[in-house]
Amino acid sequence: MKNFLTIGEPMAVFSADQADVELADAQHFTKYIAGAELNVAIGLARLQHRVEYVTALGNDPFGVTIQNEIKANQISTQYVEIMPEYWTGFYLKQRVTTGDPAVYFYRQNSAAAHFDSDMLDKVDYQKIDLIHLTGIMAAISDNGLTAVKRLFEKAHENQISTTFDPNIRKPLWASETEMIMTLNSLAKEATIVLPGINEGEILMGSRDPEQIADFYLNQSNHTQTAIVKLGPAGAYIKNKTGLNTTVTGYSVRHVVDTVGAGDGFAVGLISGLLDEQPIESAVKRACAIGALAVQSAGDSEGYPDNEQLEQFMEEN
Ligand code: KDG
Repeated sequence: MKNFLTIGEPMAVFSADQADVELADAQHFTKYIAGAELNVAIGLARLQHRVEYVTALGNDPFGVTIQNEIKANQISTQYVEIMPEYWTGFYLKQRVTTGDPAVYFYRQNSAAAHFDSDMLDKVDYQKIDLIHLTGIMAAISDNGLTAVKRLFEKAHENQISTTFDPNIRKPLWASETEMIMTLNSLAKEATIVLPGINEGEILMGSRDPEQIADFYLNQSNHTQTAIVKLGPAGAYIKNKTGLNTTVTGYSVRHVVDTVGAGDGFAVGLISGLLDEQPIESAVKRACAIGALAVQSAGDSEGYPDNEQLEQFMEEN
């Protein structure tokens, strides 16, 4: 069995129960846990991969809920630091019948934003096969950015493959220029870069999947593959060994919540890679989990176990 590691800010999320109501007017919410990288960790653990999740949590009710859920999902807690002097972030999520829901974050000064990168020296990298990083951890604070850079260094030192999802969150950045510069420079460190098509347009100025892929492949020796997420249409893959193809997505009749679909895509891709599948099959799995993810309200509630995944891919 292969081992996976990721780092990020976990959060509680309160998802409005009623659809198409402004967040300010919503009265009833259901609580879930969230955080892009934690979503990926949960999805991979659900598919029976061994998962290390690196983070810091407050010693508050959200922190306790998240700790319990991490354990319940069989994710290792050995690199989870409890920082009682800070709290754990949360966000509010609207429910909508079409498009993407409004979200509102309460996360500034969270425990994860104070993550101490010395923790990364304690990790046994000999046991890690793949590391997933995102632009969110890099955006939450200087400590977060330092941690992402340090983890890329550790990956290079130990020859571990990395995936990088830019995960643009504009409100977390001081300026758009800084965001673009930092995310593109982090992408240079990754083996596989995973931008969405809208992100590509913001980060390098084109909506052409091949041009986006070429930008990331040409800017770095580390980057071997670029996968451009096309939403329900699937994903475009280009790599340095001549692959240049589009994998078609799955159509979904009833979309409940699009948040968490990109993380679901990462789950499918990474689990396919850990299972040593060819990249096209891993991307097909990624599209399947993205499609399953949008059919439920929490970020990660729609991610399948192996049996559900197999059934969905067979039937669709
Ligand atoms: O991808 C899902 C995330 O957007 C959500 O869980 C919250 O981590 C989060 C973020 O910063 O957006």
